[in-house]
Amino acid sequence: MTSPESKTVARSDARVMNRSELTRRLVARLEANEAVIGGIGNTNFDLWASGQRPENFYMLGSMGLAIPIALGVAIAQPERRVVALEGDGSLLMQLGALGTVATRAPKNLLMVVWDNGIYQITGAQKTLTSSTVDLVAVARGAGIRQSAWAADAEHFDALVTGALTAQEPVFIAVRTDDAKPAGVTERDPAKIRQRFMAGIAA
Ligand SMILES: Cc1ncc(C[n+]2csc(CCOP(=O)(O)OP(=O)(O)O)c2C)c(N)n1
Repeated sequence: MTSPESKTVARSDARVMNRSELTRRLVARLEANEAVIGGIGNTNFDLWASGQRPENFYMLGSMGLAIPIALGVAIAQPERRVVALEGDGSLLMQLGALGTVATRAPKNLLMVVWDNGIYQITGAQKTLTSSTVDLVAVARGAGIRQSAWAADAEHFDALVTGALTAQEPVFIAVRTDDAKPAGVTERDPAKIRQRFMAGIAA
């Protein structure tokens, strides 16, 4: 346990950070046409606000689909790195996806969960991560060995760097605040799908 990305941090010790800022940090590190799937709501609003890329897909309307969609892309295009961004409430609705990812074990999939402990966009009702549920422990339990809390922004960068060359799926959890997203995604599902499919030549 000597490399920065392998340091172990408990959820309670992870710094509470800002989703918009970290989304920008993540997108800034992409350099090889990686596909990025943004989950419903604030997650894809911040992805949109981080700059339009043809390889970005913005999920509208349904919770918990960022990881399943990203898994599908990762399996279909094993040469491409794929990133799923999801909110804690949305991931909690689709926990089985973690076991499916672990079982399929794509070498090219990074999952990032923004854990603010609330369903922010629908009125800040508490999610289970605000009480007992630790999503890194859940991911590890599902079989994803490379699962970690980001201690701070620098540690997040190190985890992302490791994930972009990893040979197994990686799960990064980030505690986030309840600041508003930096923008709002244009609500045009057909256009979003079309642009993404062209962007990844599907
Ligand atoms: C199946 C389903 N149930 C409920 C909703 C309503 N809904 C939309 S976004 C959302 C909260 C999302 O929470 P989270 O993923 O934690 O993201 P945050 O809003 O905190 O950024 C809810 C309850 C929905 N769209 N789909």
